[in-house]
Formats: sequence, C-alpha cells, structure tokens
Amino acid sequence: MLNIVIFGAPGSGKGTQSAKLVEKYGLIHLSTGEILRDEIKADTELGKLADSYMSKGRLVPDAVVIDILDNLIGKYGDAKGFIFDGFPRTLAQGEALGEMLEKHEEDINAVLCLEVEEKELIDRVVKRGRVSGRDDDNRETIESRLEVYHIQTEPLKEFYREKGVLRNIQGVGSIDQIFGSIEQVIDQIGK
Ligand code: B4P
Repeated sequence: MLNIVIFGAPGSGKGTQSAKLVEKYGLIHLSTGEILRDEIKADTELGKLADSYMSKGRLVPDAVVIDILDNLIGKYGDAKGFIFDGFPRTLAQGEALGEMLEKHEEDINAVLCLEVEEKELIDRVVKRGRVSGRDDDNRETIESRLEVYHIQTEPLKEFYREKGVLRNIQGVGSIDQIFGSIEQVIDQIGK
C-alpha cells in the first residue's frame, strides 16, 4: 500500500492536490473535513456536534475523528493505499493513525507538507468563502483556524520529521507545478 498524509495549514491546497493524487494513483481519499461537512449537511447528531466546533474555527474532538477514521480504514482492505487529508491534526491523532495502520501491518510512506505563507492562505480562504457557502471560510474564522493550526497541528511536523517521512512541498505556484513536486516525492518512494 501507498499511504500518504497531505499536511498543511487551512487553505494550503490539501483538498486540491488530493483530487489529483486520487486521479493519478487510484488511492482512497479520506478527508475528515469533507466527511464532517457531509454530516452537517445531513443534519445528523454527529454533524450538529461537528458544526458547533467547525463554525468557530476549532477542531472537532480527537475521539470523534479518530473513531470515524478507524471505521473507514477497516472498510477498504483491498485499497491500493490512502490519502489522509486533514488528518491527523493533533499529536493524539498522529499517534492514533500510526496504531490504526499498524493493526493492518501498514505504515505512513510520506507526509507531504504544503508550505504556503499566511497572507496567501487568508486570501485563498476568503476568496473560496465567496462561492463555497462554508461557515468557516471568512476572515475572522480563518484567523482562529490559523492559530489552532500553529498550536495544535504544526507540532506534527516534528513528529513526522523524527520518523523520517516528512517532505516539504512548495505550495505556491500553479496547481500542476505543485503536483509535479508531489509526483517526484512519490517516485522516490518507489511503491
Ligand atoms: P478541511 O476541510 O480540512 O479544510 P481546509 O484546511 O480549509 O482545506 P484545504 O487545505 O484542503 O484547502 P483547499 O485544497 O480546498 O477542514 C475544515 C474544518 O474541519 C477544520 O477547520 C476543523 O474544524 C474540521 N476538521 C477537519 N479535520 C479534522 C480533524 N482531523 N480533527 C479535528 N477537526 C477537523 O484549498 C483552499 C483554496 O485554495 C481553494 O479555494 C483552492 O481553489 C485554492 N487553491 C488551492 N491550490 C491553489 C494554488 N496552487 N494556487 C491558488 N489557489 C489555490
């Protein structure tokens, strides 16, 4: 299996590059953001809980997202591999992902860290907010999402650097240029 984590601040292009990875490598795309937004749309109990955090730019509790992922990984036993998009977002989620994959004798092959400066992130998310209808795509919420990212999510870079799987990707440029850098990393893994 080829297991990739696509990592970066909100608006760094994780969802955008994941779509290209699915097309080229046939991996299963697991986006916790998308899964939670679907629950909100369907007005489920989980959706109501998620919305109370997401609309404020906060993270949904670890136990909730870990449980969702654990169930999904088990369902795709014959997959070529996974793209974990927006998960893990805390050290506890990072530890949990390692344990989930270990149960299936799998591991993370690469963590692709999309590097984009803060001003560009804010511009992208505010621009997306004009068409996405997402409650969390506005200037005020993006500022708290970025703060949450720096405090709760960024420590994962060191966690994965120590494991030797972190790969920095320049996340500014055309979508195809960025994908070209990602392809190079995957070719080096040689899976
Ligand atoms: P996500 O859905 O993961 O939202 P994101 O970080 O904003 O998305 P992404 O980086 O994928 O941006 P995109 O490609 O669309 O999470 C939303 C919320 O869900 C979180 O804030 C949290 O509350 C909750 N959540 C999700 N996972 C969780 C977890 N594991 N634990 C707890 N809570 C969780 O790109 C952004 C924009 O930039 C797009 O409009 C795109 O068109 C544009 N763009 C992309 N690449 C570009 C490029 N190269 N140049 C110019 N524009 C580009």
